[in-house]
Amino acid sequence: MADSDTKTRPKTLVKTARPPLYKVILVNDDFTPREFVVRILKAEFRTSEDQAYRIMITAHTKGSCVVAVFTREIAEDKATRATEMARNEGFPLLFTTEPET
Ligand code: TYC
Repeated sequence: MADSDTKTRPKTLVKTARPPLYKVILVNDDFTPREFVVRILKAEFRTSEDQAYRIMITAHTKGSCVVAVFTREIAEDKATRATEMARNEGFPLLFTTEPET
């Protein structure tokens, strides 16, 4: 093999752009029953009973809790749907979104 013949190639660094992620945040209030919060978390965010309970109790004691992260549209859709489910039942439960830093 000649000196100029080589098996290495110039490396092309391919950077795959990832969409920014948004947190869905559960906000505590004094009126929504704990069991209802757990039910909403399971229904909209597909968490287990155990995970839902832990997220609920964290929001209850700390004021808020990150439920999950998604791309912006999915985060906003889920926060809106979950908040609407609570409104339909007459509860002030609130889900918000914010960009992950
Ligand atoms: N604080 C509510 C209660 O004591 C329960 C609750 C927990 C409500 C978390 C909202 O995001 C929340 N009934």
